[in-house]
Amino acid sequence: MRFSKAGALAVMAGAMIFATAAQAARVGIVVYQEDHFGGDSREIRDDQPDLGWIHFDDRISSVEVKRGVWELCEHANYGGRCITLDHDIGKLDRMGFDDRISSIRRIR
Ligand SMILES: [Ca+2]
Repeated sequence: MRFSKAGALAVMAGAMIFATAAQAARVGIVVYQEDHFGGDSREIRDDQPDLGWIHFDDRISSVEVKRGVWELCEHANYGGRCITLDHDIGKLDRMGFDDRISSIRRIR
């Protein structure tokens, strides 16, 4: 089978759209700087032993859990107090974790 140039480009474009969609689907948790999912945010796909690397240390005030179960801890490398979340939290302050989270990992 032979592809025209346009056909090959269309296949490549399709593959890129698919890859982007697959990447979006892999987002596990979205962290927000403000209460109720406001302000600056980061989409987290993998374990983050030190949120300083993505400039989000001690800045999280709300979280949206897209998939999985996540552990959020007060200190880097999953130290200090931790909370386990499988659902959205609009105000981490209620749990005493406002602007305290320094590491995040997926546990399920
Ligand atoms: Ca901290």
